[in-house]
Amino acid sequence: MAPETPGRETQETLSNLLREDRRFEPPADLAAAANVTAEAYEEAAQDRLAFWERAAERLTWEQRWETALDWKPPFAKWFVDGKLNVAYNCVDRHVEAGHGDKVAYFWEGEPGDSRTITYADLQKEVSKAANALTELGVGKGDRVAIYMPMIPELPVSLLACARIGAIHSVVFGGFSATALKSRIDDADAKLVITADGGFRRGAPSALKPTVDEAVADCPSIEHVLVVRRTGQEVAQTDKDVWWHDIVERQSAEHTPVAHDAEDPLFILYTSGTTGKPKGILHTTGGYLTQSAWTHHAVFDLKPESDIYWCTADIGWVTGHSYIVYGPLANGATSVIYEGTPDTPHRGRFWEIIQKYRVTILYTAPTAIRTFMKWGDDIPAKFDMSSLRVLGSVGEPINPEAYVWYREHIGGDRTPVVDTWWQTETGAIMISPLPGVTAAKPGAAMKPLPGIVADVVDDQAQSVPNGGGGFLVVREPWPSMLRTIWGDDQRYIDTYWSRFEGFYFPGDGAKKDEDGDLWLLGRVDDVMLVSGHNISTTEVESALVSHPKVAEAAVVGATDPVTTQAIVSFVILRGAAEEGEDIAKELRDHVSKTLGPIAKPRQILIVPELPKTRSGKIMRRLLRDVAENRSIGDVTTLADSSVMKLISEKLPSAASED
Ligand code: 6R9
Repeated sequence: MAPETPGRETQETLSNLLREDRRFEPPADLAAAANVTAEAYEEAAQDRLAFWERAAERLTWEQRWETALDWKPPFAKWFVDGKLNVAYNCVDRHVEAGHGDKVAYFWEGEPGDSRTITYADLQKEVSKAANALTELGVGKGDRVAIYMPMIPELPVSLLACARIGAIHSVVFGGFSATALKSRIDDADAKLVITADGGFRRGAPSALKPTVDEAVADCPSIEHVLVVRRTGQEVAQTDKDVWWHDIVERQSAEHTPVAHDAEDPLFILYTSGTTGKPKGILHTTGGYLTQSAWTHHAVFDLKPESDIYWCTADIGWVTGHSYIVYGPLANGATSVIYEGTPDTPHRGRFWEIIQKYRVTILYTAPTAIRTFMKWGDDIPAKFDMSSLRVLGSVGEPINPEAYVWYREHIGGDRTPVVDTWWQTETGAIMISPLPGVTAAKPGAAMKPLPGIVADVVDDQAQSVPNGGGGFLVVREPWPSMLRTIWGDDQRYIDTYWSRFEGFYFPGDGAKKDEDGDLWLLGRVDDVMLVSGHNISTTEVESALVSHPKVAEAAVVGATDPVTTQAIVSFVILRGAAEEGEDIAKELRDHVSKTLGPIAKPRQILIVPELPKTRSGKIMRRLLRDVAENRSIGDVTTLADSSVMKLISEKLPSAASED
């Protein structure tokens, strides 16, 4: 059951407790040559639709649109009557422009094998795969489920679907057979593309048995297309077709046909807090426009010289927009890595950066905090002088983690862009621009040009600078979700009913004295302490600013006196010892940093935190621990043994006062 949202019961907006005075100006050389300058904000403010039309003109259209936007709230159509092929834009047009020999992907397998794929190679592979899909009876509008490791055939599969107008639904390779089956059923998919397995943590990790289990009971599935990656033995079913049998013998030529700007491109399921996963539907023209433009603007991507690496899995929206569609539409050279950051050693990421001379790195706060925990000496061993822009996505980045990332990974030279967006938004919405913004550590700063976002109170009134409340988006944007697959009503109820006429993403935020935006986590996580709505993010950031703390998760637990009391779960840094007085020291530190109101009632030192497979902290489970309840649904946990480790810590709970 979803917890009550304390913030909704009172008129009070979110407390603004954290002060941060550090600023990082853009490097002069980056600013001088930046893809996007401050003028973009003015241009977009003057005429937002004309601004997005110029962004759309960066793509190649077979037929230009008639109208930029048709808005019948909350249903949008962008670039109405325009026609284009996404795969042509991501691949063929670069080859036609003479860049066939340019590398699209440097792929690094976990065991140390590697492949280099040029745009000409990609054109051949995608064409063959598109021909194979056609032979398997997949056509325009059909749904294809994709359940694969991070191997080159994964982006090839996405692009092959896009090329023929089939709708892909990527299911992250860590999900169970039940999760895969429910997503196949909801989308009524015809084909699954998978592999025998992939390499993770130094060993082959099977995928095919999960698919077999899921598909045994999925009447809609006609074929299972299987890539051989690990060479593991796989059971054969009569639906199976090997990739190397069917794809390899196809013609390497395939003529892309243009699709309507509003034809569906993909469905991506997001689990939400309760109930059935939501199939977020994205369409063609608007999605590609915004994923490509934001990749160009936010990372200052220079296709001729940059080597770009996004460490996300393609199973998440970050991988869709910033490994596949955005970078390829821009003709970028990217790195793809199959495995985990600690295989075979904890410096693997930095070794990859050194090997490929990576210039732009895009990763998540959960990874950054893990690297902090492992120790500064590890990245220090590698030459990362090639890096020039760093990005963060997925959760609020605590100021301390931001500064550590900038110093220890970016050599104190590189801007860090904290990018806020969601599966639903399709592409980045709120972020600094690396050549423009004097960024504050931990702040996503401003809506990008062309995006109209705000922070409002319970009555949908814009909060003044210095205030906190609910993040909303006031105007439609090109890469917005169009609906929830098969459920328009749920789309309306979930995103457009909380505040009349505004999109509500479910996140809290504050505007600081300068009007810059700070994301404060999901509003479901907000705590109500003695009449104050306090965000978990601010208390976590205060804890992480203590030199002994690597990671922290904070929840509100029912309290007879204060309504809710703050309970903190803390992971110490590599060198720090778990001593007698640490709990007191940390409680005092929070009190000093944020004020006595935010002082945690309890601090628990734990070895791990419960996280989703995309690295977001699952506070719901910690609330169960803090309130001595039996622990709820753990099926979306990355590692289900973590909750046992945490519960074992309970008797030693350090509670004072
Ligand atoms: C891209 C992605 C979306 C939710 C979002 C918010 C959180 C993402 C953030 C951030 C603070 C950032 N989130 N980026 N919070 N600062 N820079 O992560 O999509 O998996 O759908 O999650 O993640 O709570 O609402 P998705």
